[in-house]
Amino acid sequence: MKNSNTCPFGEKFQKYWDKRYQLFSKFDEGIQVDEQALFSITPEQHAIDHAKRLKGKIVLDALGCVGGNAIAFAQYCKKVYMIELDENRIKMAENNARVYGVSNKIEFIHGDYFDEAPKIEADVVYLDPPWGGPDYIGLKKFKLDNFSPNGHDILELAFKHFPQVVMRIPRNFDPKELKQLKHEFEEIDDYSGEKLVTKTVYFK
Ligand code: MGP
Repeated sequence: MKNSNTCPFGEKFQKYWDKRYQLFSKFDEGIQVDEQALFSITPEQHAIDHAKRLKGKIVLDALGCVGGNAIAFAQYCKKVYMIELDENRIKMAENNARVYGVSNKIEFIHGDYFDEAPKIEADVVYLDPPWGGPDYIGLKKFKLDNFSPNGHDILELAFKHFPQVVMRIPRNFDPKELKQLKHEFEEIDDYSGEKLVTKTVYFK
């Protein structure tokens, strides 16, 4: 992408553009993102931290976007499947995996999570669904219903088909909802310096 300090997607997204090297340290080596990817990508260090926790496993990155998590999983895990609905984003993910030299570890699947995930055999499914954009933080308590697709539906399928389920959630997520799911879980806080950025939930 053009190497400019001005965000190509407009002023609203400038704060995310300013952090682009935290998203992809190789950003200037040919990384491609669109506007939605820019504000949703897992910062690279967090993606690596979670990939290390899943070291050696077969991982499905079920809502893969432009590949940030899949690229990190590819560096530590046995094999990675990545599903993405949007055709442009999956092409960007394939390109981004080439930039990181990990294309051979990732099988890219263009399609819908609800159709494609049940066909895949993996040790763990990683879920990082869209939150409705940067205005998510205006919600007092983010709920499973606020994910798109609905978080209840995403999790129902995940619990049915995969031995382990991991989900990235916003920092304003309602903690009561997780307890109501009746699955034990461990919650990891994803910090950048002193700042809590997101949380990641490991269901048991
Ligand atoms: P943020 O709160 O929008 O930004 O997103 P930030 O930099 O914490 O804002 P600040 O003004 O408080 O400093 C925090 C992180 O959440 C981002 O880095 C993304 O990784 C993730 N994220 C944000 N949004 C809006 C989404 C989303 O819609 N979907 C997903 N999956 N992740 C998101």
